[in-house]
Amino acid sequence: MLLAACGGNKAPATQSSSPTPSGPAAAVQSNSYHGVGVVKSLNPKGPAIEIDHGDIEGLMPAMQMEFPVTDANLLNGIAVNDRIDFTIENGPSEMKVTAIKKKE
Ligand SMILES: [Cu+2]
Repeated sequence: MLLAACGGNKAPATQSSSPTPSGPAAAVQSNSYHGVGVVKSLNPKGPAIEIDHGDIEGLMPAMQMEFPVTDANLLNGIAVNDRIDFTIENGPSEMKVTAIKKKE
């Protein structure tokens, strides 16, 4: 569907420096990643957001793509061309943006 560019859910080979909080529960759960990018379009009906994002270590290289978001409310206060920090949860079947923070 939307995420053909991202190569599905293969586990990354190297994860050495990903800033995962320590804890025993991380093994089979979804992984979360931090990204930085510029908003290209907003789709509150998806809900989804298109981001021109930088390299996301352990997940994907820099690219422009659309991500589903968990809640349309995450898009409130965000506009096209905003620079954002965002969090991606890479679950068993798809990845979703779970948090968005506008950079000042
Ligand atoms: Cu991507």
